[in-house]
Amino acid sequence: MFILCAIFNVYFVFKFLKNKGTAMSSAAQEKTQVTANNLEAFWMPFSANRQFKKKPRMFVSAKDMHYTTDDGRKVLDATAGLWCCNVGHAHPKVVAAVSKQVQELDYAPAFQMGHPKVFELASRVATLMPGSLDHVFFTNSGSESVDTALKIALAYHNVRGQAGRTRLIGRERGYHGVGFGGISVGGLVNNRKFFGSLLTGVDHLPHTHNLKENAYSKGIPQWGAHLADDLERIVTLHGADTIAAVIVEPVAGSTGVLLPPKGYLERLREICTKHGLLLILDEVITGFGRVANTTTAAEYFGVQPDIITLAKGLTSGTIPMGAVAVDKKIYDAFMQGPENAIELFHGYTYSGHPVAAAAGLATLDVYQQEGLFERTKELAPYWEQALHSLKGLPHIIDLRNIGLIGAIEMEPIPGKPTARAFEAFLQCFEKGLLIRTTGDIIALSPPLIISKQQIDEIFGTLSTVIKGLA
Ligand code: PXG
Repeated sequence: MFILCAIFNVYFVFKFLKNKGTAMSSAAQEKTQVTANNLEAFWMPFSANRQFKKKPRMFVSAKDMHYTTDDGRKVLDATAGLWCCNVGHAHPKVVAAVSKQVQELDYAPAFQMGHPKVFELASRVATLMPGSLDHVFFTNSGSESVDTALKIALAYHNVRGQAGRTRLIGRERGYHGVGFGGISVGGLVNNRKFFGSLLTGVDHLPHTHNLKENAYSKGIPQWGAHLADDLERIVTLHGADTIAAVIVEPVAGSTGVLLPPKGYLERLREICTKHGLLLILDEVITGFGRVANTTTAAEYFGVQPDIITLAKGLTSGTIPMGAVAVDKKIYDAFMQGPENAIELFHGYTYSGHPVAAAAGLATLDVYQQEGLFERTKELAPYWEQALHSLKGLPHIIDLRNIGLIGAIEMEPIPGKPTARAFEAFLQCFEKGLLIRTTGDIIALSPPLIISKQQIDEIFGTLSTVIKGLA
């Protein structure tokens, strides 16, 4: 009897396992069938998902100035990925630093613990910042940098006994990432209108774009400094003692490259100082040599902000990382109270991640060793000339540039906004060139390692494509 039972038991266990095995492998099989070459699961950010998935554009590798597509074509990168890969793709020094770091110390807790590289990187970044922006808070993206900066601004006034300063002032057409803080101070309607009431107590300066006055300016336009005076109106409306900070991009990138009129940023600074408002410059795009032979646009324009937000070029896009550089007076205001008290109730699991810190240090080395910020300055006149050679081509209504940034604004097809620029994007991609479009504006921001020959190639391809557009 015992033996019979044992035999049955073994049989049932065997059957159970067999069934389980079969069930598992068929589920896995089904899953494989679903996932292999199936693009459905991934909800792509800021993309026309259905259009893309019908005709995907895939990159499988990248080196220096080029991507390679899944069908083996080389594509010249005129956008540094998304304004981030400033040292070019897969730079051997950055790749080596990241590989070494991930083996040595993959992760270290960011709260109440440290690791040497994050302190080293903070010191290096602080040294590169203008004036007394001596302290650096690390984040993982530009959006987090912006929300961190806004929170620091609010908390700063709070710890100084001015808790009534709660308003934040942004600007129309501004882009400050996609956190609730960033979209609240931002000024791009589609990024705001779907997402409820956003932060309260936010007001906006007018944008500075004016084709009638400034079309085809080379570098910064002459007209428009007075637009900064609107800040005085906003201060009068709300009362200075209700306003914490003003945030603007020194050069508005995402909205299609809007340059600050001559004297505009200086004027904003003056008004902020006069009324005790913090000035935050969002340099997520403009930081790290994009506009001149300086680390920041702030330094180039000679305007001293209280806070600078950074990301992208900090690690050349290799590992996600952002940073917020704050003035000494702000940091010091928090370093009061008992020494065992946490001074700022804010931070991320991955603030100052060791692998990102290693990527940051290696990237800063490359900028210095290869003189890449100087290269921006050297190449800027050639870049400007090449861009403005497109003047007179069909559809073009403006060309704008600064440093290694360029924009081509086209007349929209009546009733079909964005269609013309998107067609240009598709045709350029077919011809081996990656550009970026926003509305009917083509925005260009190549890695800083670009050669003159590659600049010619960008504008040669663009010229051919634009001439052929409907
Ligand atoms: N501030 C500014 C000024 C930015 O340009 C962010 C914040 C947000 O960064 P994250 O890392 O959260 O994306 C940005 C981002 C484009 C484009 O094509 C621009 C950005 C991102 C993606 C595309 O212009 N800027």
